[in-house]
Amino acid sequence: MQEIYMRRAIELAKKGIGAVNPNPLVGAVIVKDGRIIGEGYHRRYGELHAERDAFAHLTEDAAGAEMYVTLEPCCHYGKQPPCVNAIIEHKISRVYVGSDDPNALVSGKGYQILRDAGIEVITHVLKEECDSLNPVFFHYIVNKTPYVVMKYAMTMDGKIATYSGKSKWITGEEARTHVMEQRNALTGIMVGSETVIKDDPSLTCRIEGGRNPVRIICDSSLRISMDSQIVRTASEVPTILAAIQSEDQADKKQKLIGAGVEIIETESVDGHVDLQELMKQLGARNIDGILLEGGGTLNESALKAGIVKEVDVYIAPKIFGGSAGYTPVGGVGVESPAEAYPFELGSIQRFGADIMLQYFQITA
Ligand code: AOF
Ligand code: ZN
Repeated sequence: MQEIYMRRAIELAKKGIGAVNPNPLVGAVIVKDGRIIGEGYHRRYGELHAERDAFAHLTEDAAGAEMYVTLEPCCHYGKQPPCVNAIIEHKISRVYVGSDDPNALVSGKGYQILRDAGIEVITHVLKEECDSLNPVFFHYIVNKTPYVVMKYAMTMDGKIATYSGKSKWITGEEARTHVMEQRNALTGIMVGSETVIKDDPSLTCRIEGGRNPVRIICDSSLRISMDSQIVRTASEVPTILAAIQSEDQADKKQKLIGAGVEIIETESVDGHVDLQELMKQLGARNIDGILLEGGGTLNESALKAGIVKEVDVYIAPKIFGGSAGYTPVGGVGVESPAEAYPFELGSIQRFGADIMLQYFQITA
């Protein structure tokens, strides 16, 4: 039964996707005598936490009831008062928790306060499933830099475009819809100037009820055109251009700013934007997660800078061939297999005829 109620709490938590960042996805269920008497989830950033949302939806008195919550209840005053107080006031007898909260303001203290109040606390119920709700939050709350997901779609022979540069389409509709869902889930989306110049993408989220991610274009020397879709829509969709510090092109800078583009400048690293510095600046703007959609040059720089935490590889059941075809990661590459960027396999998912392999960065 424990797992059934926690699964329900996980399902509820997911309803907050795209709305809670940079806070976590959290769900809660209150159970009395084998009946659910309250359900809640964190609906929107700054609003009620899942636990208090569940209390707000009680169908009867919660005294003596049990609570299932996907994340350790908080014990600090932030945008919301501590959830542990509400749990104590409602005389909950036992709390089942999925994930520990790495937030230094909460970590372990939430459990302690509940136990000190005589409430039984059972931790790590469906921990893995609960943890997989919040890789972005867990990274961001500790590091204050965005969790970067590198995503690409390739053929069976590892090509992201044909020799002529054409890439529409590699994967089918279901896989492409999933990418749209990721654009909704992650706060930012990042590409290099090459991609904007070649494909002229809009990088918006085109699913019902979705919201557009903040668009981040790495464009060291301000090469993108004022006529590109990105610049033309910059007054409607938040757009950041990351460039190398320079006194040049003051005119173009002014024009871009006039069009609604925000410019962040960093020092140069091998002629490119300093991605580690950029991540710090984006983190300071509450950007907790980024979908990195390439292309190959930026992907290589991101790997080199060590900012890629997850790689989502879509593989379509087709072959382009050609030794001049485009591959997901550019540059020269490593000289020996021992120098490879190491990852570990997370999940394997199927979308229609395509598959997606999710990998996580191995941190020393
Ligand atoms: C949430 N929603 O359901 C839970 C959270 O600034 P505040 O008051 O919204 O607090 C945010 C912190 O509260 C967050 O970093 C996390 O540690 C904790 N739990 N946050 O936004 C929730 N349970
Ligand atoms: Zn709380």
